[in-house]
Amino acid sequence: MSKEDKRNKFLSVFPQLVDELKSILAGYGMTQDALQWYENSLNYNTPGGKLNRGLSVVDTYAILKGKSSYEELSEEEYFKLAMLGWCIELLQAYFLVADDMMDKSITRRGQPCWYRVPEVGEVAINDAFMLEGAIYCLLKNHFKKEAYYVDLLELFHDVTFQTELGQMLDLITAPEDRVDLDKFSLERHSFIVRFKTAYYSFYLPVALAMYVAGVSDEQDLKQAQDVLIPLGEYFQIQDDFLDCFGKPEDIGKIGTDIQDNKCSWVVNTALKLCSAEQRKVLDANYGRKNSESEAKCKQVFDDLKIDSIYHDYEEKTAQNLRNMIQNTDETRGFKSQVLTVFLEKVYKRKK
Ligand code: GPP
Ligand code: MG
Ligand code: MG
Ligand code: MG
Repeated sequence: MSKEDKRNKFLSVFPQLVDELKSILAGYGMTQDALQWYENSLNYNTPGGKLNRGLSVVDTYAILKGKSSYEELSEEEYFKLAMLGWCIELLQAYFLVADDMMDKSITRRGQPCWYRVPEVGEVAINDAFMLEGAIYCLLKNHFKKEAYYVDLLELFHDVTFQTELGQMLDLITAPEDRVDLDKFSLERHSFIVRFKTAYYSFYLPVALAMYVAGVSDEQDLKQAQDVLIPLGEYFQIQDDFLDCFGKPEDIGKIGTDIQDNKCSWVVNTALKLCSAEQRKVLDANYGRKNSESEAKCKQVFDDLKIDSIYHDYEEKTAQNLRNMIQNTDETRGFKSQVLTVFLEKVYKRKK
């Protein structure tokens, strides 16, 4: 099945899930305008992205079960895995609606951020909570009878908390009114991004598929995690790089990291390499809410050839990850191909 077909098949499950969620509201006797509001929020915030996280749940399961294509999964099997995939996409939707408010972002996935839609505003805070709530409604409806139901619940709860810890660190390292670049370091950056991105984007889809496939020995969950967390760190470093150097038409969003005083890979790498003069420019301009200061920081990054350092980092990291993946122990049913597929999806991405 082509990539496009896989995506369309996955997307075709979404309207069913929206109906299901609306019928839960209807069951509470909710008014028509409430149902409509929830439907709009679900449609606006959930399906518009790359859907990598959701699709990987199905892909990982198929690999673990030794199925070479989606056609070999029964309809029922496919539906269950797709439902879990959508639960991650709902988690992502919840995070992004909230993150865009905290980061004061303008656009997301090529459209205005949800809180910037005029009739929405701060209702977006509650909408974010309700996107998260949808996960537990769907898990209850479709997985309550499974032996691994509690494992799924714990996994979603743990990973959500880990992500919130990462978001907290991201925010307290980047106060709006006090720029202090001495607080930044590549070590702190690594810590932030593993928590705010790697657990939910990389470990979660694989662990979910592992529970359903019954390949969920603790040692196997650990070996998946040992590769997926550094892989997620690499992915977030790409996100940081693209925030500064990517084109908005490719990445679907306008970069805000410099003006937001973010502890990003780009500024940390620059801080390690810059001269005393360049440091002064960064101290005076980083984290300032105007485009002239932002341009001065970008000039320092260009002068330091951050893009070529990034490309070296990318090669070195991909090679390290390939070496780690080679050492996967497959004796209990876990498969290294799960990890390779992830790495190849991320390697050299431009959006
Ligand atoms: C991405 O960081 C981090 C998240 C989406 C996690 C948010 C977590 C919450 C608990 C709200 P980012 O700000 O760099 O993402 P982007 O560049 O897409 O805005
Ligand atoms: Mg953001
Ligand atoms: Mg953020
Ligand atoms: Mg970013």
